[in-house]
Amino acid sequence: MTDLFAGMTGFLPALERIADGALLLRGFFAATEPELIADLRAIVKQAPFRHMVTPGGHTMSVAMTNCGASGWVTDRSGYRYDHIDPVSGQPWPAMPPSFRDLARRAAEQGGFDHFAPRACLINRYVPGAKMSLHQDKDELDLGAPIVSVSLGLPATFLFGGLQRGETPRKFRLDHGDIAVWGGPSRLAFHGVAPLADGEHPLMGPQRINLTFRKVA
Ligand code: MD6
Ligand code: FE
Repeated sequence: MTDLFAGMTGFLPALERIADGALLLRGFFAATEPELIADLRAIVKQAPFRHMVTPGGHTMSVAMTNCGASGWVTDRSGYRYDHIDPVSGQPWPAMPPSFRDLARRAAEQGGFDHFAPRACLINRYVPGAKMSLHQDKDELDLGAPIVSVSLGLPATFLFGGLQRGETPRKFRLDHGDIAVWGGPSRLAFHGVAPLADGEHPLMGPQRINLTFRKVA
């Protein structure tokens, strides 16, 4: 009996509410990890990571690609969603069921039922790469949450308030952790501190982040 429960606790995801409408799920994708990583590799083969340029002319330290009907892109003309990968001229790779289902299950944990993401932005952080504080506000439908899945090296997630001036709180995100924010937290400022050096046993010297959005 004791052994049974000891085994089971490994499958119970820890849920931490960090703000109204925002939560962290720890070790959430355990059982689906092999499929998720295989699907990720196939997407990156078809649509390789690239460093995009912001409208201000700054090359981002995070390398990006997308899957799904719509992909987030930035260049000198601005930020937008586009169904075509500007590098290949082809539509982005389809969003695999392993990705879609994981995002839906994570959103459900936050009380956001029937989350059907159309876009999955895939970010690669190498040591030193960071994401400055920002709001995700290029989506037309702000009723749907953002679901953010972490793989690889641990990162420090910065989660602030609705005003840029508010000092963000820091949360460690490990391989398998998921952050969900929506409702009153949908436009919260957030970012990622510069990634520390390291080597992840499965993912190597990098962190990969999947961000799911409904977009429109
Ligand atoms: C993260 N990422 O990497 C959080 N937002 O943990 C983001 O907040 C984010 O990766 C907009 C575009 C790309 C991102
Ligand atoms: Fe963001």
